[in-house]
Amino acid sequence: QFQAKGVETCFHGRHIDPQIYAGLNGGNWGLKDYEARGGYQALRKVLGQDGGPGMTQDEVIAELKASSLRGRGGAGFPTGLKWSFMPRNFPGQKYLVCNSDEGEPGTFKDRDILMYNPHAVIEGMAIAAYAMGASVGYNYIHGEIFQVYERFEAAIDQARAAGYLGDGVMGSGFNFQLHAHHGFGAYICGEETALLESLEGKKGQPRFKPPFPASFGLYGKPTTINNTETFAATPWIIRHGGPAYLECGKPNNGGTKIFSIQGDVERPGNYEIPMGTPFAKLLELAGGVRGGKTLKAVIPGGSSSPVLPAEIIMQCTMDYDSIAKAGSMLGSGAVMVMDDSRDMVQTLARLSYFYMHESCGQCTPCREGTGWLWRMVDRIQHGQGRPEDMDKLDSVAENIMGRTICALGDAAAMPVRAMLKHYRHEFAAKIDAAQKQGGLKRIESDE
Ligand code: L3W
Ligand code: SF4
Repeated sequence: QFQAKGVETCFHGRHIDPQIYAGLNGGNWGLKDYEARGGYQALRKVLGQDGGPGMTQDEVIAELKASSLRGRGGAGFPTGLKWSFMPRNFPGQKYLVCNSDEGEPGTFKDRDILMYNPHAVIEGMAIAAYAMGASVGYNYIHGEIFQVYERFEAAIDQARAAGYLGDGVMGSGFNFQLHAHHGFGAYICGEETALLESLEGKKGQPRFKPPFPASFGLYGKPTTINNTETFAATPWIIRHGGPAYLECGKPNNGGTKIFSIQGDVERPGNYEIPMGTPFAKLLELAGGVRGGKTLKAVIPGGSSSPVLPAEIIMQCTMDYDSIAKAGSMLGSGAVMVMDDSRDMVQTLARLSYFYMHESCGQCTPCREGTGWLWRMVDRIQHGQGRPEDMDKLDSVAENIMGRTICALGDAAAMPVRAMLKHYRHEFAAKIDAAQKQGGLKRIESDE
């Protein structure tokens, strides 16, 4: 089905295996190859440099709205709507920012887009900048992937030399200066307002919202921030039209999406497939469960999304609405597959450690709660669980949710509650075993 639809917005239909990523420096990422694939035609069309009349800002935004493209970073916010929030007649500087601070555990799509198809992001950003009247843009790239930063810088140089960036883009009156920025690896800098703080040279800690970046963003100016994959999808939408993109997916979930599938599968990697593809089909593409074992559970949208047992995920299609209806989130599209040998207490302990480590410490429920959650799960895992621990875990998680500045608090709490909902018996079994062996051996406080 996905081949017949012929939509390859980011990867040109390739399956990219993470194993080959490290050594790949050649390939067809450069400008000439991109142009040969139809690259920069969308920007030409928008600016009227293709012999056509050009497009107004409203017409570009209308195509994005018609496409039903939703933000690929995790929240799934409608892109056209977000672009329409930028003030029109603002007298000062407006900014455009690409969020390539891909840090969500399990997610490895943006680094591959930047590595294999960086000009799609540059072209998408130029179109977005035109539509919103932003003349300066930044791509904030995750700090642990320096090779990707260098690749993107090289692509910017090519685009600038060819007149696709800079003053008077392609001889038009449109100016767009684009810069790459290298972060330092903190997960929280993927949160849009922490990213802006970091870009300004400050400590990367989230701001209160509202005000949203569209009214108070970088240096206090109107700013729009989109994910790498969102920008990479934009040129295709402009070339083929919003309705054609929508048609590739399903209503309210337009187009294709890259899924980073990993864990207990035969062929982990990135797969670009239409929204609404059955999960079973994605699993089949990835070669099925490794070693012919039985599927136990899947975390469908990165570590922040609640786990779904096999019998639920096998009924789902891979789109925002289906996964939300099943009680989880499509998130950034990191699909973690677990076979029936996986220990869910151990899995949760690893996730909880991550959120404790990455909490920026501004809000008490998150700063204290994430550590408390990890200590409880860790002691259950190590045979020192107490009978009251499961209820306390649930209660601490409940008291974090909705009481923090940014979504990291919820992201730490949701996996705990989902694990207890679906796999409570595994936690209970470890606690029972610990009690039978003499109960608590280590004396320590909860708090
Ligand atoms: C103007 C309004 N703008 C919303 C904008 C807002 C943002 C976007 C979505 O969290 C999720 C989180 C993680 N006026 C607006 C408005 N906006 N209302 O729309 O906003 P929001 O608050 O729904 O989401 P968010 O804060 O962007 C992101 C989940 O993604 N996640 C995290 C992934 C992390 C990465 C990574 O590795 N960097 O991808 C994964 O699932 O839990 O739920 O732009 O400004 N009235
Ligand atoms: Fe920082 Fe956590 Fe508060 Fe987010 S929820 S601002 S990460 S302390």
